[in-house]
Amino acid sequence: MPIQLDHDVVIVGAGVCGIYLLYRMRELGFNVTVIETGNEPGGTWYWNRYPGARFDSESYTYGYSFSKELLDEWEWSEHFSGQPETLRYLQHVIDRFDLSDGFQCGLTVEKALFNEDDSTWSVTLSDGRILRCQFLMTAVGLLSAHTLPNIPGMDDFQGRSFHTYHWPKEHVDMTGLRVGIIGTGATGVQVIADIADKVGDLTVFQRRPNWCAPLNNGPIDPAEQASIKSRYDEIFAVCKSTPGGFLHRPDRRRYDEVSEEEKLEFWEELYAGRGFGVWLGNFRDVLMEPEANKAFSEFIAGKIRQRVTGPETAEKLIPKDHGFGTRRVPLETRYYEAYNRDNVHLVDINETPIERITETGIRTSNESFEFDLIIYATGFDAITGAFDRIEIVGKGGQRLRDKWRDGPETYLGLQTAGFPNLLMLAGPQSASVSTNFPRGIEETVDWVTALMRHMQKKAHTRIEVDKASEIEWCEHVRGFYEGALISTTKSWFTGYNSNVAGHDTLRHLVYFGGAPKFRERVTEVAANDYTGFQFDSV
Ligand code: NA7
Repeated sequence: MPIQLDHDVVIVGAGVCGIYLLYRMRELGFNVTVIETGNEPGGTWYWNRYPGARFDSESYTYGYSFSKELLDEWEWSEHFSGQPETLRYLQHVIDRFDLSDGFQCGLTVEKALFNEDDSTWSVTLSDGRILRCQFLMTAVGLLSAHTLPNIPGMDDFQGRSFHTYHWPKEHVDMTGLRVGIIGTGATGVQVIADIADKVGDLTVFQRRPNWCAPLNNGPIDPAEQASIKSRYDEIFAVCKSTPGGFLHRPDRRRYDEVSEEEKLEFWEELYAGRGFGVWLGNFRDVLMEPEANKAFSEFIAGKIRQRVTGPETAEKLIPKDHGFGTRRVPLETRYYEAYNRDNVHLVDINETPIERITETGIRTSNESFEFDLIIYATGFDAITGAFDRIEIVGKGGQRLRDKWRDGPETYLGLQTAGFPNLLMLAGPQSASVSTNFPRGIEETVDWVTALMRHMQKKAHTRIEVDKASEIEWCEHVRGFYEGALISTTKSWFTGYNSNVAGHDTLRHLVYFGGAPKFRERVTEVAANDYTGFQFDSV
């Protein structure tokens, strides 16, 4: 007797990716449900409600590109939209395309077990139900498994404390509060700059500073709005042609061929420009050649010294352990100026380590600080963390988290051997994880849609990647790390997280070949009858 399926497709995660995937899978006539831990869809933009949370991607390059009507009707108010507007946008997309009944929110996927007999998955939810489906598709996000530090006494603190990912839904009035914050990554930088003038007192506990650069945000005026709307085809065509899926294109001039004067003028322009230009529109050599990288790092260090009035504080804010752009560059709005305020204090925890969290605050090796609120901006178990938190069991009882103990192994970031019918959208080692996210995922969702259409046509019910293809892909991904300055620096890009056991070595999580190369490869795979995949009809 044929097995009764609850759904053809179960999607895990209702963020930017899961929403679009639901839309496409429904178009194919599949019975689909999306399981989401949050109480509403929105993913990253549902959870990250901390003050200052906003895009570093130009808003008009972040929205979906698949519907002209949607592009025509939606108006972004700022060049880099804030979290509330982005969440409203995603809600609008859900309403506009009648998707709201496709989500089951407030539920977590705890386990997924592959059934070898009929190539289906049994998906256990936090309410105890088990859903049987043919295809399990993950849209779990890159930065959705938050990590707290392991500091003694964290439960002792009597004031309020939370990780930025779990910022409360209701307004947190910080007027007059004594606030401590740990973490100065892209999140910490946004929070610090935003709350410095709203709190009573702010103490920043910094382990490693980052090279930050101005976001240069601003409202979109009506003339710009009209221009953006008339240029969407061009905007998306540029994004498609650049390695990062942004409007910013690396400058191909050789760094050492450009005169000092011209170089400085160019860098000043980048620094005054919007968004990631300073990182992704710079000379290519800045991210490849130590000498060019050093020169640009010095340029940025000069900017920090200009903007921070206290020379000692400025020096503490200048990274010494890595060059510009070898970790994710936080974009900021008056971040450095926050340190010129009398109520903002910087504690370098390399000099005076945190010893413990106390009932009333934080104790370092030479001082006890009293706080009303402690903010943990301590980041994520990036890219693989969300997978590791689900017990995913494939063929022969193999657990995905065991298979990936020393780092992920995938084919195209889409599948992993031994886990048939599990499709990872924006999986580790895909290009989506290193590009302007929606640009990458839209293409991947479309690619998977075509794959599913192919399987429907051929009446295939099973897809699996062969081991040899996986090995070849992993080698290919590793190749991009060789010689790249980015691979020499510890960050979530390179798989490091000091708060997660075993994540203290380099892991090849990210495809660094750029979106165009990735696209070329997956297009070729599809054109050759999906080389590397094996199909079956069970
Ligand atoms: P990040 O970029 O991983 O930053 C986390 C920050 O927290 C970083 O400054 C860490 O210092 C610090 N951290 C982490 N653990 C500790 C402990 N145990 N003690 C002290 N300091 C600690 O995460 P974000 O949330 O800022 O950004 C993630 C991405 O979200 C971002 O790149 C954007 O793409 C959006 P470290 O540098 O490791 O010394």
